[in-house]
Amino acid sequence: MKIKCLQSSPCRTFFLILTGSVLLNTGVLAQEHVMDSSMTKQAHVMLLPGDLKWGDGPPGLPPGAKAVVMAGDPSKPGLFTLRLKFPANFNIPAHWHPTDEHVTVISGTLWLGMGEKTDSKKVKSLIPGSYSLMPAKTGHYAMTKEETIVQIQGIGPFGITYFNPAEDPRNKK
Ligand SMILES: [Cu+2]
Repeated sequence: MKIKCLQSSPCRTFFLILTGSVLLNTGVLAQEHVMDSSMTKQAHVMLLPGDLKWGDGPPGLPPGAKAVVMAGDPSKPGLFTLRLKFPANFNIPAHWHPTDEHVTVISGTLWLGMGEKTDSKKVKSLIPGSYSLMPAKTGHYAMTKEETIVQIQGIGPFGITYFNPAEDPRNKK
């Protein structure tokens, strides 16, 4: 491309705008690339069921749950994978999360209902291999009848807010 018009101001202006926009676009692309790689850059993980070191569940869940973080950190920005083990007859009252919650049932059966009020008659049984996506800020609740393990995946920072604050285990101390 020949540019012979550097002294001609309309043409020069066009050239400068063109150059500027190319630089700007390159800058934006570079920035996006950096953000992408920092969000996906995680250490390799390979865990067999026997490798999992279960600890107590987070304080936002009723007592009795066990938890293990498989990858990432639910309290920090970025993708995380978590497993939760609920005992039989466990009940998580109606709540919502700030980001999408992806739930995969690993073992047992998760009885899951949608809405802002817990209703044990409206739950569906999710057997092992089942998956459900709870969009951010969407009300839902869950219960078990037997020991059940679920895998939770989402983008942190993750949290849980109960529709009825009296049902929040953190308020029962
Ligand atoms: Cu939830």
